[in-house]
Amino acid sequence: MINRRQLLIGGAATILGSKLSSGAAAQAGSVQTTQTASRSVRSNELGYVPVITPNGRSLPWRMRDGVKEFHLIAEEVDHEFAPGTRIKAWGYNGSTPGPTIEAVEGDTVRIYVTNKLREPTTVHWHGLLLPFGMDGVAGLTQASIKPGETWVYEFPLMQHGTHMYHPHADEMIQMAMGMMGMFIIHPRTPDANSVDRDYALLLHNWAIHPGTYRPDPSIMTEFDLWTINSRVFPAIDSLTAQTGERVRVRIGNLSMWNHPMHMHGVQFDVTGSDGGRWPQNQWRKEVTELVGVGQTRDLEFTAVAGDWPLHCHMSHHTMNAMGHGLPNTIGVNQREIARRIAALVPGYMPMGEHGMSDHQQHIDAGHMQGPDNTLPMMGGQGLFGPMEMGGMFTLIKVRDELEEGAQPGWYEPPPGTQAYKVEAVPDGLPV
Ligand SMILES: [Cu+2]
Repeated sequence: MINRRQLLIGGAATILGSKLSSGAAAQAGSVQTTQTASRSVRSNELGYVPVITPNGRSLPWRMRDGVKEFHLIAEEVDHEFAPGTRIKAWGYNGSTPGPTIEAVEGDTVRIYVTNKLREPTTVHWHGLLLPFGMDGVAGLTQASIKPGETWVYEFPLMQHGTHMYHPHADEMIQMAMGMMGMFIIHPRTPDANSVDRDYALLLHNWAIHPGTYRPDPSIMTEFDLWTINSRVFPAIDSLTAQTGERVRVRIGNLSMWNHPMHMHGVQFDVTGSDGGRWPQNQWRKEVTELVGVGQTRDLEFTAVAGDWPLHCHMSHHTMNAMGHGLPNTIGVNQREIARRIAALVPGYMPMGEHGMSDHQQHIDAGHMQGPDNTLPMMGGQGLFGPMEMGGMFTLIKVRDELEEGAQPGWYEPPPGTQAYKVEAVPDGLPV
């Protein structure tokens, strides 16, 4: 929270910021590196480390009369979850999720919202402290924004933290179609424990039935695709960092499931949420943090070299295009039935007797093709073979020397630090 005096000081600093740079260039923020005691901190000329939204971007803004002006356009978008799977989604400014809105505690924001959908909408600023009439709830705080109309939301930012935005009009449909985004508010006084890299991930789920192109909003639990920033593994950008850097991953969840987000390689600190950055004595060391529906969580850690998975631990959420309610074939000898079916359907191949890896191998080998516009359940070819993952899974690629702006290749374990095969189990090993 900030007081009135800090607000006034903040206003002055904001005006100064607008002189340094204007328009869209201001938000992109040229990255400067200044040395602190232990590491380099990449804050921009406005005094904060800009958030990186993998597979996305931050919304440009301009400064006008001391107010940060943004423009969100609600519209239908052509969206790709991964090469080979495109849908008609709804989003903002050409994407789902919509662009990340980034501002600073003490700013006043003026957000124009144009509705290019064919039905009314609103925008609810999820978790923000604001006047009642700016809360964006159709019928309750305002009349809804009709197709073709532009409305303005304007309010001072009285807090900092990881927040979200989404419609509060025909909400079930519009969110199922992909309408949502992150709203990051940086603290006015840069925290002594600021981070070197700051990532924003928004979790969602989709019902895209095999061979179809429109999300099915009637599905409550049996979703086909589980996404990070509306992308599925292996088509989600990796998060990158240099060894020893302090990294924050902000995770928001506007899906219809809770997601226990698990990180390999480190114990992270849970340092904040919708409620801002918590006092340090409230931080928790975890390796899995449940990000509930409608919640946000900030995870911070010191980067260790490797290609470390970050994923939901609900194993069905790291799969693509799941079929549900199928007979269980594990342990079932299907040879005789396969022989009979193959007589009718040439090329028929039974699967699943020993697990699902054979399914993956048939797809990789080109023996099998799924329905149109439908991804294989799992994918991702690593240095040592198939990863057999999909959905809500990505990698944190940490290198001792990181080439900025590039996605690093595969991490090779240094000699003597990798699991290895032996010819025989040593004698006398108890089991
Ligand atoms: Cu999950």
